[in-house]
Amino acid sequence: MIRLHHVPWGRSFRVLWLLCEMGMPPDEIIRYRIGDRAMRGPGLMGVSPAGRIPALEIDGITVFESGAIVQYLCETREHLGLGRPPGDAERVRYLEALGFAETQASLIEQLNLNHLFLRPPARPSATVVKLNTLRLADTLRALEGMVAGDYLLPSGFSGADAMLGFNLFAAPYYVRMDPYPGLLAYWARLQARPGFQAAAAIEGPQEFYAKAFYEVPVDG
Ligand SMILES: N[C@@H](CCC(=O)N[C@@H](CS)C(=O)NCC(=O)O)C(=O)O
Repeated sequence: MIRLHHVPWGRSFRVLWLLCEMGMPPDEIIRYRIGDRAMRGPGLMGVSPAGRIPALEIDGITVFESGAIVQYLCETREHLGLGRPPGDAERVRYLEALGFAETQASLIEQLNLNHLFLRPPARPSATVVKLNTLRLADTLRALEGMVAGDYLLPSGFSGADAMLGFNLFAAPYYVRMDPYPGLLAYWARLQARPGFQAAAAIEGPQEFYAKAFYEVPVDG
């Protein structure tokens, strides 16, 4: 029995996607919306103490934090070759990518907060949005340098691609991607994978972003 606590196209997509790559899509998906009271209810708080998604129920245990879940799945299903265990030549690059995913996602989260979730009279700060947008662009430049061949690791697709590559779903809403052709090609390769397509079919169209691009606001 695999149960995923999920927000559509949120960080839990990483887990949904990886499970599909592994040929074991969740038996049950509990969907939430950011800001819903249900995210502070006993169902989610019982498996994720800060009421954050993703949380996964699997193998008779619960686990939260997308990086921990990706690690757990790759380590417990080592035969699928999606992790890079201790001693593997790519181990350090793999671990870096898992961690860097959240460096980058935390910037996206700040931009989501400012652009999507503030309600009047609260207004986004142009200074904070500009700074976070520039910092997100820095991480995209870094990520372009990390892609080694088709994927993040020369030997092929891994859990690190599900973890870090997923950020490319959100980043183009805030940063123009033309300077990063390598990332556009990498994102296209990721989306073409049968595992990604299976997850996207479960997910349906994204309803998170209402606009194609969010400009830095002008302070009034
Ligand atoms: N580092 C955590 C971050 C989890 C997280 O913040 N998820 C967001 C959605 S993408 C969330 O649950 N937000 C709900 C809230 O902030 O109340 C992870 O990677 O799992």
